[in-house]
Amino acid sequence: MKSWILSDEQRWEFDCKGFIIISNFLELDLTQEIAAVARGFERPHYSQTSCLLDQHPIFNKVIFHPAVDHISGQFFGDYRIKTSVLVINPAKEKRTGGIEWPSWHQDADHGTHPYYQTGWPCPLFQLRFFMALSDVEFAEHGGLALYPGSHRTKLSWPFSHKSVPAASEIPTLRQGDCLMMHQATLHTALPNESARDRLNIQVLTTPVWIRSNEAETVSGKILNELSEEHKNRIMPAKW
Ligand SMILES: O=C(O)CCC(=O)C(=O)O
Repeated sequence: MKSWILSDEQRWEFDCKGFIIISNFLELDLTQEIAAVARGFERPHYSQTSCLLDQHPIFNKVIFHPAVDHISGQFFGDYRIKTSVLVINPAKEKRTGGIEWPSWHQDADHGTHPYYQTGWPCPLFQLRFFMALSDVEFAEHGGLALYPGSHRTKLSWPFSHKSVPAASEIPTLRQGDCLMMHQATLHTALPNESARDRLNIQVLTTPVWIRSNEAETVSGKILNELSEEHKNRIMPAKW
């Protein structure tokens, strides 16, 4: 089996910037299969669907993908799946409303407890793998903007939450590429001004001592169908 362990250069880049791009992360046929299923979740506005294990069996293949597994193990040793999310940012002409962008933020536990308030520089508590289900070539495609190095700063930055400062980066992604992010990196989704839908699927992993949204929501039926190894990634055999 292919090893996904990051090189020293990739780790250095991740450490400096708070994110990296890993090309060809998901196999193209799997990416297209997931994208086809994801279409069934499309709404006439920007949407996020989380805790995907119960939603469709295909999501299992990405939540437990070897690339997520190897890299999470490299950073955390033993680790847990915190959650999984499907994001759809529909093409401009299809959208009837939704959230306002840009909306810069750092990630939080369950959307409630901001991780960045725990220490400075903020330790790594959560790896977020954004896997592109559609190509994102230009800012108009409504992808993500990130502020490099912001995971190392205190909570103050010299720009309005509603602007896109020149020093931010808007990564270009092909279907199957992955943007891997530290939870304290400032980021925002951008408005989709194009005729192309933007879709991604995300898996978030954490050290074992952090609560797992997936564990709190997965049904007994789906949990029982998982292998022991996969079950253990959601919740430990014994607390
Ligand atoms: O639109 C996305 O892909 C992610 C949006 C975002 O910034 C978030 O969910 O924290």
